[in-house]
Amino acid sequence: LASRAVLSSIDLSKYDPEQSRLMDERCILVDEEDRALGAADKKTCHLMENINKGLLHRAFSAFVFRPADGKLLLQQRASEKITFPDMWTNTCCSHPLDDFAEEKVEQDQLGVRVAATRKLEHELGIPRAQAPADQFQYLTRIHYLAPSDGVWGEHEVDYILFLTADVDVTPNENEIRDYKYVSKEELVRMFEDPSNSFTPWFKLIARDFLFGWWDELLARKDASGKVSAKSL
Ligand code: DMA
Ligand code: MN
Repeated sequence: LASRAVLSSIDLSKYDPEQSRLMDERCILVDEEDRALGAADKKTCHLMENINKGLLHRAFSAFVFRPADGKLLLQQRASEKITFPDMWTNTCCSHPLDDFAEEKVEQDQLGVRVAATRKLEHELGIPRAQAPADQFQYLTRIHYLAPSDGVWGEHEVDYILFLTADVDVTPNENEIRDYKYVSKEELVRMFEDPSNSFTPWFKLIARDFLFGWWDELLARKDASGKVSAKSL
């Protein structure tokens, strides 16, 4: 009864209508070994009430690097986002959806790759041809849990994908407040500035993985001085 009372008090009408609508997307539920268990809507998956009971879903975190100088494209989430609004984060994160057969394919991480192409276009306006699914380098997947506010949070098996590509960005302002390319040094300075806030998964990935991989990427410039995540 207590948990039902909490769930029934979640009123999406006080949030942005487009972001509320996107809460109807259906995420892929997984166990801790990333075995697919079924599906649930995005709202159900992101309520701490359910996360605290162990509900876990599949996600991806994409990192796009500029070939010419190896800088990373960051985004600042829009104020309209229901989870983690206004925070700086990696290029694009989202979920492969149960709604699309292709995004459920596990072979060669096809599902999350296709979802990354779809969401880079949706959030940043990057043409699909500039970020094709087969061009992402899959690094690893991480299991993490992070509350957003008291009500919402994340609990995911998150696939980390790198892409080195020249991309044209046309931000969807319902998703993204700002974006910028940063060097490693510029990102470190952003982390040190207390006026910036960052998503918990981006801080975690930066702490444990990002800088090491980024060093390797920068160390493997080709003859023309360009970097490629494909060499990782
Ligand atoms: C969810 O990101 C995925 C991760 C890895 C945190 P998100 O909140 O940006 O996804 P969406 O915009 O699709 O809700
Ligand atoms: Mn999620």
